Amino acid sequence: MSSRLTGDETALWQAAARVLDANWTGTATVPSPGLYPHQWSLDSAFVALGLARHRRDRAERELTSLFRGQWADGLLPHLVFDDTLARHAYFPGPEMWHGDHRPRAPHGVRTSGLTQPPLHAFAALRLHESAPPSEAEHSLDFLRGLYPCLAAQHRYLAEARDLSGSGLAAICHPWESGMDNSPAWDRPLGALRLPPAAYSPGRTPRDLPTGEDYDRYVHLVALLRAHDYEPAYIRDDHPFAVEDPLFNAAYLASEHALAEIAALVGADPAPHRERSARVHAALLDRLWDHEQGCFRARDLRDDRLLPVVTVAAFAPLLDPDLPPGTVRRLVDLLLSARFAGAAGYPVPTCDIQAPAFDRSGYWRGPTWINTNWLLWHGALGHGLTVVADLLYGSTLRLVRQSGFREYFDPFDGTGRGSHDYSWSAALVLDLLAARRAPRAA
Ligand code: 2M8
Repeated sequence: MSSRLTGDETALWQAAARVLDANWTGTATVPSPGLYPHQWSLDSAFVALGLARHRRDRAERELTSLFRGQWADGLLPHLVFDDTLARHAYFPGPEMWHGDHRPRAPHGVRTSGLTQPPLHAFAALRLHESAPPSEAEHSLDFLRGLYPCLAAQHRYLAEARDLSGSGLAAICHPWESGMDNSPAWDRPLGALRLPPAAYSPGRTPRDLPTGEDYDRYVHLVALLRAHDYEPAYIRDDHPFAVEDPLFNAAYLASEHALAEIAALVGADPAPHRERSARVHAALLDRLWDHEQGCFRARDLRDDRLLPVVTVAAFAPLLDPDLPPGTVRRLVDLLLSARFAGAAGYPVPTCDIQAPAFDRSGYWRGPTWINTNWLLWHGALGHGLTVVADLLYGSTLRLVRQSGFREYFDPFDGTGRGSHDYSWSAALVLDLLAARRAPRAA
């Protein structure tokens, strides 16, 4: 039975709720008003998990607002732009994508042409499951309305992104992974042949990807845009095509959720069960590295696993059917000196012993609340209570020490990146609520 929040937890709860209130625009939540002033897809999924514990009405509006940007072929864009903002509010802004000129893009909503890890069905189901009895009926109606959009999002991934025919969905840009400058992408990005003129990134703060990284990101967008984001181009010719364990773990968790949602709303769960079974088999078959005992991303352009082991290696813990031996090996690595064992704080984004590890380099070493949350949830699903407790306690310690920062130094917990970052606050609400009942919030 859950008990009430302690005084310290109540203060943390209120501080997290204040961040989400401040970052609420009236229709959605921005990740951080200064640095990321539009609506991001992955952020909205995590934010909905937190709003489910604070303002359920806003959690629903968050998802509805995001799906306004869905394309006719089901693509859920990674960015839905706020048209009221100045053009230079964020780089790359709406003009980069030419989304509004695409026949498949929605009318009157400006979006990017990329996607992000599909955690939305998972978030929608969790939102429904946390509904109090008095709201159960309304919550089911909401799910009924959202189900076709979620199903279309997954159909797009199965039809347009299953480039290897294995069941896994491929990403065509590092931004689609959610882990932008992860060292895992260094090899395919390094192999790109760039045009002679460099692009102007428009922002170069400390820790963030460099101008050279931006040249590569923008070049990939220019190629996709020139080919109208066509699935055939992405499959056959686009130079960046990767099967990522974190993206596919989110896909798998959401397919499981979709099967449950389908059953709840009177649709057929069977196609979702079939798809999750395929993703499960393909994760093990194509991304499991037996020697190192972890999952690694596969570069489809040379059909090899990418060399650097990152926190994405553990994301398939979200798969409820992962064999116990596989789970054991993942936990061994997770707790070893290459990851949480040497860090003191929860899981760094990159193998500490890899030459590319950089304790302050955005997705190249720091610890992030969202990846820790995913591993905490995955560990609970496998009954790994000691690991889950470790992740739970050390994640809360980070925000108690440094606030709701975007990311943190994995050795001393120093906060980095933007302040009052939405998913850091939202996931703290979910963590607290998982163990304790908040006082009337
Ligand atoms: C970061 O990504 C954007 C590009 O999409 C950026 O660097 O400008 C990543 O951390 C990504 O995971 C996140 O969704 C986004 C907004 O918080 O910022």
